[in-house]
Amino acid sequence: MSDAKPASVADQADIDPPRDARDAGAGGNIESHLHEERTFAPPEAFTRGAHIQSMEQYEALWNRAKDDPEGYWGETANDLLTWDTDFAAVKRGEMPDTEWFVGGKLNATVQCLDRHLTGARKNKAAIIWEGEPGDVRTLTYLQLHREVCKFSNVLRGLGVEAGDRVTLYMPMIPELAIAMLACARIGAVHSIIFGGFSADAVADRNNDAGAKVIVTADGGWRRGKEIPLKAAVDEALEKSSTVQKSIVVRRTGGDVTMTPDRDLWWHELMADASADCPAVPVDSEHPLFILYTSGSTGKPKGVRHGTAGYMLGAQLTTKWVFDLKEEDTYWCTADIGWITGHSYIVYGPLANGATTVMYEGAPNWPDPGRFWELVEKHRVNIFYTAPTAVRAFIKWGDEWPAQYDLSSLRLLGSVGEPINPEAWVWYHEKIGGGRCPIVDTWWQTETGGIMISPLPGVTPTKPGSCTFPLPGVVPKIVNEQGEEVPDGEGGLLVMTQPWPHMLRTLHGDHARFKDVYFGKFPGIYFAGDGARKDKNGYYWVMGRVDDVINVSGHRLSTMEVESALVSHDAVAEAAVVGFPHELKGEGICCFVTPKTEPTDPEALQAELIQHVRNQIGALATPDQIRFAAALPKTRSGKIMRRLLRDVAAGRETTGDTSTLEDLNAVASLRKEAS
Ligand code: 6R9
Repeated sequence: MSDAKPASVADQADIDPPRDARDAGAGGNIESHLHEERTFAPPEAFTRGAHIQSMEQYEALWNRAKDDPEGYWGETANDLLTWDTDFAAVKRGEMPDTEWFVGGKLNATVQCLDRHLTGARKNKAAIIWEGEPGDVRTLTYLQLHREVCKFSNVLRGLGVEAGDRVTLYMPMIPELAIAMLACARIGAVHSIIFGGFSADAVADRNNDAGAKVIVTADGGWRRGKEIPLKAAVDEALEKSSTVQKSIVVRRTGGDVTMTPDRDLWWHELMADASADCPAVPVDSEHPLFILYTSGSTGKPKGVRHGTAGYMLGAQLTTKWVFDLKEEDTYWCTADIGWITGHSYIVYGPLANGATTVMYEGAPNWPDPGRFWELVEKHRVNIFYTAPTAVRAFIKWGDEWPAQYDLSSLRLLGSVGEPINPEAWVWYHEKIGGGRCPIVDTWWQTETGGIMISPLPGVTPTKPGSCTFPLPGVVPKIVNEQGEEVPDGEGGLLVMTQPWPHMLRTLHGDHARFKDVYFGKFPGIYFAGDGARKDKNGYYWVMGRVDDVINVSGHRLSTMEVESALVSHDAVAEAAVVGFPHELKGEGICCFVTPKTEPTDPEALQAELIQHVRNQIGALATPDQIRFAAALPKTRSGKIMRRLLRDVAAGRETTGDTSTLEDLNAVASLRKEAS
């Protein structure tokens, strides 16, 4: 692994991580805006107890996995997973169509539940849940197993069979984890939709997945208010022809309309359900779930994961990256509606037999100390959150964490976007008390689990770098032609070897799967991110190089927002770009050409914002709507997004404008903006 060799801690003087890949176009001259020179060695006390204890051990594992992937993954799968039928071959085929653990049979809930019931873990807390109003529920492994078995029988009773899709559109309540696991237990495929998506988004996903049943709740609590979910489901089901039944959890007690023969109460179904439901062994490659994510075109992609490979990735990465120990209380603050919640609230921690904390509400309710109150109260040891949250904590003030005893924390994690070095250092000092290693974990919905990350006991960290690839992950940074670029230069992040927890397809569109991820460089996985490797082998991921924007760590396609805008009667044309946003990482800026000059521009702005929220959901709320008589285009008619990004960010336009059709359009946009 000579090219990824970690540096000695003293040898770190020339770090120069760029922050914005967008300026580079795809893999061009990426500029550096920042000089980060600090390095943090793992605390000795941490290293002594860690699963991986030396850089040599990590390097040996990495080299082994690179040179003999089948040997490495085969041993790991035998070691970590509980099989009903052993696999006959570790791997079949190369990317894009790689199968893993061929011939094996297993069930994801056996990994997460059944195998913990034979010893002392059966009475250990599997999930400690806290609702926003402060209600707490703890489910032991035995109790969780029982609930999962019962709900599996409920689903079966409604005709759900192995391979059928079930939509889950729920708040962060234990029933969400129970429903996921119940699907997995009978081989059904869950498709979770984040509660912030709109009725239209739910209908689109129901239809794309061909979902048979939807599980929801009356609503959930967020900043003291009820977020109604069932009402959105009612609207979505008018347009979801495949969905036959909806199951409703009573959470808030809010008013709901129950349609006879279609809508059923969770508690009524569960009251009569048997707790006896043996897990159905499924093939290694049997789909475990679909999760929709944004790509560079408007239509969301149904990323589909298999069972064995995904479970192996979730279990192994949770154990190593979070250095999980039997006695740890682990809290990932993500919503289960995102991949982070799938892998690092539910499947990864439970497969390891850990105690996972789940919190329903907002971090600043009833006040900005809520997360720290939870850490103190539940004595959380491992805490995993997103840079957008860290930036919000900084803004809310040091006095909030300072009021709580955070001494139980021993490890901190970050995910979702690059973390600004300033935020990293604040997190390290104010939350970690200077003693907790930080793992900045790079990965994606498509990768299923963490790919590039420090190992907390051994990796010297540099704020803003996700450091080194995990064993079995073989990245490269290449130019547009697919040639590796020299260390220090920016380029495109690709994976040159398949890994067990990679996506298997895009649901219903295998051609798109091949095109999006493997079309640019045949046989190689293209992640869509710009990155560079410094001369010490540290990876610095800078952000998307496609038309995906990262708003508070959530992926949104600019085209998705554009489609929503042009579906409004008043809009002739729209172009959407991201711009740097202090808290969200990126904000959403919409340039809109109205069909006729608006008589009341402010009213139309408000209307368009609401329209986008209705079409996609609150998470896509535009930050700026700017009206323009024309959008700048190239002679071939392409909207010059690079220019619009400059305008949105308030930057002077740099770069080539020679193909620009109408420079006046840019000049007038600047005028509108000022
Ligand atoms: C897990 C998750 C994936 C995109 C990814 C990248 C960005 C995630 C990051 C990071 C820099 C990190 N991203 N983690 N960028 N450093 N540690 O977030 O999945 O929602 O699919 O987003 O997020 O741009 O391509 P997903």
